[in-house]
Amino acid sequence: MIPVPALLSPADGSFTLTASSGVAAPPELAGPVARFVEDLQLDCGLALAGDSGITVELGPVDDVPPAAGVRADGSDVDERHGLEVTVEGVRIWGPTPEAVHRGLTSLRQLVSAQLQDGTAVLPAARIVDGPRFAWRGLSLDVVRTFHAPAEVRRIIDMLALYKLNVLHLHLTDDQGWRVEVPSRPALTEVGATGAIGDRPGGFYSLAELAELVAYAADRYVTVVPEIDMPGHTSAVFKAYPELGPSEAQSIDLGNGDSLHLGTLDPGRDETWAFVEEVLDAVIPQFPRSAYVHIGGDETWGMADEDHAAFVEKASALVRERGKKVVGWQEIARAKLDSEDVVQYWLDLDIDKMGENPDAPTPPADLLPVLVEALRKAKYDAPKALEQGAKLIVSPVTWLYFDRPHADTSADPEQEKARERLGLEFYGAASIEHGISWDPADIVDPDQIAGIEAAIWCETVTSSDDLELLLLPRIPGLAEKAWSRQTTNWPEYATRLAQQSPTWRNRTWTWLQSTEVDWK
Ligand code: TNX
Repeated sequence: MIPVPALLSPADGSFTLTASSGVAAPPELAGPVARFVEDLQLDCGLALAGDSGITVELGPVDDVPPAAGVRADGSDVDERHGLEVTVEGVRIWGPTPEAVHRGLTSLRQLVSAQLQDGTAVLPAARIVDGPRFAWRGLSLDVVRTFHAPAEVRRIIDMLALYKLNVLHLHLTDDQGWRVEVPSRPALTEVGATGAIGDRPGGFYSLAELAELVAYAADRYVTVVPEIDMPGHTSAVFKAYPELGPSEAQSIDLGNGDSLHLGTLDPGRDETWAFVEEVLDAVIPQFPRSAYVHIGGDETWGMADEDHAAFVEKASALVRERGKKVVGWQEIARAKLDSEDVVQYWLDLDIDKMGENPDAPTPPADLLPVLVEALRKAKYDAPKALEQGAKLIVSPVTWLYFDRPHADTSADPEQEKARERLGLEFYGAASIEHGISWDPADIVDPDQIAGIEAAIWCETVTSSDDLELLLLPRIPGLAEKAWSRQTTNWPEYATRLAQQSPTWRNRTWTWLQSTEVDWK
């Protein structure tokens, strides 16, 4: 199983599950059970047609500690659960439907790993499990390359299989605006048309977003929207030039991409009319999310006072609408509320570059604007913590899935794709690297809101590219976000290898690393 469970005690005997097995459940657990039956069939082909063998019920679990951090849905839903296999059958219990859903997710993995010729012999065991952190997510860039709803649903399925519970949608950036705002039609008619280079644009209609949010909620995944501001707003200026600087500037990065300067101006009334309209259109589409992500990152060339003024006012507008604020670490330079959540990403110490073999090594000719950004970034996390805010841990070194893969692929075609995927600047990272760290070494766990990886899509041109960077990294993310145990590579590699039949059945693309003995 991935993530590895908190407590697992093997027992004697086994129980055999076949298509004539089924799930006995009280009515309040019908939802998670229907989801389990459908997902199990997609994972491994086993279509349960009976009504017994697996029993699910509501009941307390307290032999493992509760999760630390905050939940993106703002609730205190308990995900701890038990799963027992005896010679009589399988029993799963937990205090909430979500807890039972997590237990059924474990069972999906156990059955898929054991299934042979329509029969799964499950060894008797007792598992008691629960997450280390309440917010476990992935930030998905749908701007640099637009990912259609069907592709996003595949990602939601991947997250759910590994008990991840947040999809953070990076909906806006310089290269495109990806969310319909009915009162501002040019945002989608003009702002959504591009992506990086000559890639096609696109956007989600309000109805499509509502469907995605419901699809995710059905899998106990909360979709958190990000509207990135006051920087990364070139698409806004393309649609509404009156909101932008008189002359938008950008620096060519020489790789088909550029660094965009120019930010929304907190001193102009039009800016705030715009921000309010966007929040009023977007917030109702995300009823499950207690948070709105306001971005706040990389405001190249903006004065610190203006950035702080912007963040404070935008945050107030979010709170007025009943939501809490999450932003990239730069928002810690403004006055925060202790309920705000700050996403820590820039863990590159400009003065110690090259000293840490795990960390990316940027080139010596780094643009001055980047050097300045790195110098300031050192103080962001301490400033957030001083203000009582918690951190979402997303360090580049461990959780930027747009780092190139260091593992080579056994498949020559895939090997070609691997060589062009990921930002060279960051240096390559292996799958083993991805599980060789502990969040507690980065921040005191009491100050952690959650764990989130980020996939930025500058080098991603298709859904195959996207999945190749995500898999097999997503299970590693889950292991760090859910489990308290230290993971050791050879043992983890065995569990990882068992995932591949499910990925094949799901038609998910994954890096067929030569370091893993795939099934
Ligand atoms: C930094 S991380 C960015 C993104 C880029 C990413 C590439 C962050 C808040 N901003 O705009 O896509 O690096 O890894």
